[in-house]
Amino acid sequence: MIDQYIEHKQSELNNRMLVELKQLNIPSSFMEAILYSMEAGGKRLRPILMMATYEAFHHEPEKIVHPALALEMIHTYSLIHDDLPAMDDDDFRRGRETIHKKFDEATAILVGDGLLTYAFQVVSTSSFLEAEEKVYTLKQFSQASGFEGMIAGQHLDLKAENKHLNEHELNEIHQLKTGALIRAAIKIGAYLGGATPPQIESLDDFGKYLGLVFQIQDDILDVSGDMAVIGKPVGSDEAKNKSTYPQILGLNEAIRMKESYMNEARNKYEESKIEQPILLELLDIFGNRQS
Ligand code: GRG
Repeated sequence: MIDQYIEHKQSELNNRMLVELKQLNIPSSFMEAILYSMEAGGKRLRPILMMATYEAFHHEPEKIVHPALALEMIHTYSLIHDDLPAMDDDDFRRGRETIHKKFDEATAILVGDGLLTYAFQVVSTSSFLEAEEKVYTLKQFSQASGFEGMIAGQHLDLKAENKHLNEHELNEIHQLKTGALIRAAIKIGAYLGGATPPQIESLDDFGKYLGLVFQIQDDILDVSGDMAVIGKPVGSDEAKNKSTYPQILGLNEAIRMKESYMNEARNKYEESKIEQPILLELLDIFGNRQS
């Protein structure tokens, strides 16, 4: 059931993404690089989360499409820039060469910048959103991805290389770096669906725990990767001397903590009084995913 839901949403998002990108009047060589970044098979978890939250309130399906596409553009930009030599310096992403390897660094920077900017264009010009819905969506996106959100998280993350962080410091980095955008996905979905302010608050807390669960599982997957090969896998955070949850807590305690955050998220879901079990299934996927 959830697998079908995800596959259906992925294919809808991928089709709509192509429509949106192919409208751009740009040289075909540049378009090739943009499509390379977007067609690389990301899981589309964030827009799916946004759509699932929105659907809990049963509104017309079109309204959520542009915010969902914009969210995936912002997420993809962040991965492209994160992979650059000046940042994490990764050669592979989503099972293929990173865009700066396949093309060149300048192209990767420009595709990233362009996707971020286009995300704001797609929302602000959407014919399905009212003016105040656009303002809310753009505000959430800019706060979550900007200096007080993802960029702050990335800055702290880069500064923390070769340092031993405590659990509180690690939580802070991940709440900003990956959590902020996940929370924005949920808040926008809830607001556009017509949630009440207390419901938005409970769902925002659900998103806070979901973000931590996502990151702890990411770190746990790094450990499984380490066990699968001799030496550290290229690209894992531990291999780059970054603190991870299993490293500072031990693997068993990291798993226990993930489960405790999953329980907190379930409580917040109950508190919101919405009926959308797909959100709980997505929580399980975030917490138990293997890739
Ligand atoms: C460069 C401003 C700037 C920010 C980068 C999000 C981020 C900040 C960096 C990503 C680094 C990273 C690999 C973090 C681990 C968690 C994460 C975001 C994984 C990738 O998300 P998935 O698994 O990826 O949803 P797909 O490819 O499925 O979209």
